[in-house]
Amino acid sequence: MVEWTQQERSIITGIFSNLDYEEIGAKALSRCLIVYPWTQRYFGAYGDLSTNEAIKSNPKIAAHGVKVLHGLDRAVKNMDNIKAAYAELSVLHSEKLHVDPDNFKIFSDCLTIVVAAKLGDAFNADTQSAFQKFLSVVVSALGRQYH
Ligand code: ZNH
Repeated sequence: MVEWTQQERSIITGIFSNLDYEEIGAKALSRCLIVYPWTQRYFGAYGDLSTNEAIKSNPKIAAHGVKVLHGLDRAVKNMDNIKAAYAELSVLHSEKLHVDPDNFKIFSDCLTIVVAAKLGDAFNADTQSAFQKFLSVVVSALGRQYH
């Protein structure tokens, strides 16, 4: 089981309680599709992804980014049992959506960069350390049900 210090807990809840889900969700997912273009394959039904500008202004991508970010709320609320909290979502991504689990790490890197850019100096080493630890537990939990 993953142990969290009080400081890590308060950093994580602090980030999420002040997060602009609309802005950060859209930016993180569109960055993922631009920087790692092979991730676009999962969003073939989302309309125009032909240019970086098209990706950034695609309302379906923006909405899905917000949905994914809200998916992280589940981990924030269940920090002591993230694995169980994502069991079902892991099965969905594996068996139904066929999302390569490497993409969870890719997305989490994009999200870290977007959050860091937004927080500026407040995203110090303690914050980065807690946030990356949190996301690595999420990534591992989402990858659990792949065989
Ligand atoms: Zn995912 C879906 C979460 C990542 C792809 N997702 C989804 C959902 C959720 C999520 C919540 C919804 C579900 C239902 O409906 O039931 N994701 C999530 C999270 C994460 C993710 C939390 C991390 C962090 N995803 C991801 C990635 C990708 C994806 C990376 C790729 C690239 N998802 C996806 C898809 C889908 C989803 C494709 C489906 C969509 C639709 O339907 O449209």
